[in-house]
Amino acid sequence: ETCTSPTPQEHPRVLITGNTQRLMLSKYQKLNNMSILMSRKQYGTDNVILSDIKKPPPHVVSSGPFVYADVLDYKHLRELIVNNRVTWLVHYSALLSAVGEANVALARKINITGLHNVLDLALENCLRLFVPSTIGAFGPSSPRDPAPDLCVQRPRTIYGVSKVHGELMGEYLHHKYGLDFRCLRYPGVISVNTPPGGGTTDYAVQIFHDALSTGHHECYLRPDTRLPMMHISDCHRATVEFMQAPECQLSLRTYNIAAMSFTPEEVAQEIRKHLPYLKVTYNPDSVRQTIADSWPVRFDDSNARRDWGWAPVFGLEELVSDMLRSIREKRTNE
Ligand code: AKB
Repeated sequence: ETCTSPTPQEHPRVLITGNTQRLMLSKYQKLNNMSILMSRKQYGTDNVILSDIKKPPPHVVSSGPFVYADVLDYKHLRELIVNNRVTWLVHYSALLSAVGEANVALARKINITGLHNVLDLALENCLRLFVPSTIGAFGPSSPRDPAPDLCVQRPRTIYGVSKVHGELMGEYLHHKYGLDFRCLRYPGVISVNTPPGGGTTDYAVQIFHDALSTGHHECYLRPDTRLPMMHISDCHRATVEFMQAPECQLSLRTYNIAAMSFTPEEVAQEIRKHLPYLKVTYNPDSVRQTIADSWPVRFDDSNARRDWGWAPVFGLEELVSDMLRSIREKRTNE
């Protein structure tokens, strides 16, 4: 089977799987009326359907259609795609790095079997398919400073292995059958919503909440652990811009995207410009420190910049001001 009919660009019907809590812009964060990853404003409220196996927060419920979808249930997913005449699929369901190491069998099921379901359905229905990859798709033998798009990828986590598998499967189906597969490797994504846990970069969200509540953050990484990071709204915009890019502009199907790289000590210093009393103690945990030490410290995103015009807006200074402002605003409204 080959995807011959080009996927429509002008008026997509988008289905987003999973991670509605984690990857959403909070209503308190900048671009607050673009409250979900795929902008409902841009494509029409009813044309962007969010799905998850968990109930979404109230501001998501009120922002447009939300349905239950389990990526492991192929038949139900197919029904959703057909009944809703979906043309773009954005596949966010995944277990992250640290939680994946604690639940390898489940990570394999969700990250690999779930992805296979999505790839098959995308091919069957000629969908434009977006799957995020990550800095975690690299490993200790990859070049780390910077990591280019194309290099050795031998990650040592089930999360990384499943992401490399996803990159390769998508690219294979693109070359063999014409699947319109698109993949961005995200850095650690920083948003106001405290993540449910499970990532190696999560300290960089928690530190803001701790700074504003107790004034003390205990960090599970060493003070000098440098990792690529990005504000959620840059991540959101990169994804939308990449999904909209004409196929002829894409020389690759998997791109690194970068915005900034910082260490726990550097982000703490920047927060202290606003909250001088912030105290950070370091208690590196062996699982997450080992994972972080195997990841790139910087991303080379020159191909994304050249091919489809990627450029971040938020640096460390802007990220810190926005996070502190948004968390304060959220608290006064709760
Ligand atoms: C994680 O830390 O697992 C994620 C990622 C960098 O992919 N945030």
